[in-house]
Amino acid sequence: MPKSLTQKILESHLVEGRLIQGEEISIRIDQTLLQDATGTIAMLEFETLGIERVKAELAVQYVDHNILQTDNKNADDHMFLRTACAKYGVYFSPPGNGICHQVHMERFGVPGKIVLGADSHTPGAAGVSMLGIGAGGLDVALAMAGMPYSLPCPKVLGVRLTGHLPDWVSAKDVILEMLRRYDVKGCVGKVVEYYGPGVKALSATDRETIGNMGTELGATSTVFPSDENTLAYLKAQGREEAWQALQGDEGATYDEHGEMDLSSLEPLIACPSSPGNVVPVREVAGRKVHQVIIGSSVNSSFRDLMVVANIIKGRRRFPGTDLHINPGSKQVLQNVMHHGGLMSLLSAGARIHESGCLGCIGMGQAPGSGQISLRTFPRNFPGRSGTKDDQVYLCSPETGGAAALKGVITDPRDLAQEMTYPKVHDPEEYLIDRMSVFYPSADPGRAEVIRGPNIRPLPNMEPLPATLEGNIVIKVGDNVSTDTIMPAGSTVLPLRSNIEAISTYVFYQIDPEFHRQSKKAEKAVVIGGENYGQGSSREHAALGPRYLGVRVKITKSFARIHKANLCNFGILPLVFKDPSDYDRLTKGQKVVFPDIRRRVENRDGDIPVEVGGQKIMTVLDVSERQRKHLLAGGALNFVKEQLRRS
Ligand code: MIC
Repeated sequence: MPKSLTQKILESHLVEGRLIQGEEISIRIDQTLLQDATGTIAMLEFETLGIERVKAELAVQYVDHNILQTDNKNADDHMFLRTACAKYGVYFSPPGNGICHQVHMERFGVPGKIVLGADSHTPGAAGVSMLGIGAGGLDVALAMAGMPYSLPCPKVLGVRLTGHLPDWVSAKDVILEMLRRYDVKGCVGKVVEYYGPGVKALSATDRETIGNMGTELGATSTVFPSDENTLAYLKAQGREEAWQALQGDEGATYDEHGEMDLSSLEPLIACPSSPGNVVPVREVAGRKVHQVIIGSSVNSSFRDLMVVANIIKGRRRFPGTDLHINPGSKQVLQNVMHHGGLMSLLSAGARIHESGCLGCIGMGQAPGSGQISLRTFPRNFPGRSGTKDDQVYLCSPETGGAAALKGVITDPRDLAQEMTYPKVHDPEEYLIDRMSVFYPSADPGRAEVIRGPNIRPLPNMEPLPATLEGNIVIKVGDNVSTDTIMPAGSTVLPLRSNIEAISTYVFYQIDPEFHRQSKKAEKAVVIGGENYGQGSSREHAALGPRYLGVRVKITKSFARIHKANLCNFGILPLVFKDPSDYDRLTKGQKVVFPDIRRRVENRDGDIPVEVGGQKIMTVLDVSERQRKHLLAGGALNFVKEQLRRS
């Protein structure tokens, strides 16, 4: 039976379970990726397992999110991570070296392998035909310890690509077109596999863009075949030995089908404040733009920066429009410099920043109140930029470059009247700095882990009690992202290694009193709508609430990574059996979950909830493994006990 590439990769890594959609499978993880914002807690979790050295084939720690260093906190965290990496056998990419997705592809990506990353945009690894999966830090810590990763077996959505991208249209428009079709939850539980003749028209970094932002579809991952473009990229990175040809079999069947003719695409843009709010650029053309940012997590490759450099070459940015450049890596910047792009950008009035996530995670670059900011980032959730009433649009480098020139949203095809499309080809050989990532210590026993005052121990978590009684402390709507649950930004991000401190910011944007009310409640209950917890992999969106006493969340549906994180930290993810019961619940109501422990032990699917003198039915749809974690009060309690016994 002909197989899809996704099936082949999963099959070759299958440790437990059957490849039947929805059933839990456990897969071997080849490589792990941590970034600093999720990595400090993940590293503390790894340490509590008491394992001397990582067991995964390759483990890398990047520092790319928290690089502002406004006080001791970030520097403390960086020192902790660097010394812990040396001790436990993890490669360390220091601040300034680049964004995890970009650097991982440059230095470590290998076609056909699986990388598990504590960052939801890990599927960017599709650029070199890896299966990249985003997960909570604890899952990554367990994979570092050599344990398999468990997830519901995904469906495969096969998207057959034909044609070529027209001038002024690029990879970002491909993924924006996918978001226009499927919105932010249309691919939950699916791997998106691109195939067909159009694949050849996309370079490795184009594919990275599509895989990275594929996360916004709710997808588990994205894959592309490994072909001559993959080889050309690896060769240019001096790593051609890592290449192998890979593709789905001729006639492979997919669970779902899509078709996209690349030649028919036009420039697209996601309007405030959801990546799924996509329209053609021409529909919003003419709106005044105050800020354009090129780069960060996605669209920060050599091609992306060079195309903007070439658009703006010999011209000036529009006087009232700031142009920021966030290179994906030091290597990208060096190569843009080598090819003259930096001079064009600087001469045009662009602001060149250190490579890192920066404004993408609200670390600086906040726009002015009510001002329009065009960004090539993957996300524009409300307030994520750091400005409460932000107006953030997501677009391609071409559309960003056109707005920087004209000062208004502009269909980049209009530039054809004054210039030919500056098509950029990736270099045949990149300038490479092989010493930019630090190797682990050869003598781990002697390496000392240095912990500054910002590195706080993990809180203890009690097991699930016999019966739970609590109060509804907040009720939110559909598509609430982890940015709303646990904001990032320059005030909060430096607290990622201190759960007590960071917990005071849970739901801060919509209810600054949430943390006090949760602590006052006997146990706190959160009510949510559809696709609750979409967005990032940050386990702080589960750990913070858990620290405040949240033991149950009842929603219409959950996003994949957040649901896994809730189970990892002993919070019951319940779903309304009848979604209209959502309307019957209000903030402040008392809720009782009678006999909850026994029901979870008995593998009950239906969980009754008493509220306001009525009974409503909810569903606990978790795996056997997750039940054990919920009973133990969290996965770490459970795994530690298992390790102690063995
Ligand atoms: C994001 O884009 O939201 C982040 C910041 O990269 C997060 C990780 C984090 O919150 O640390 C993600 O996507 O997982």
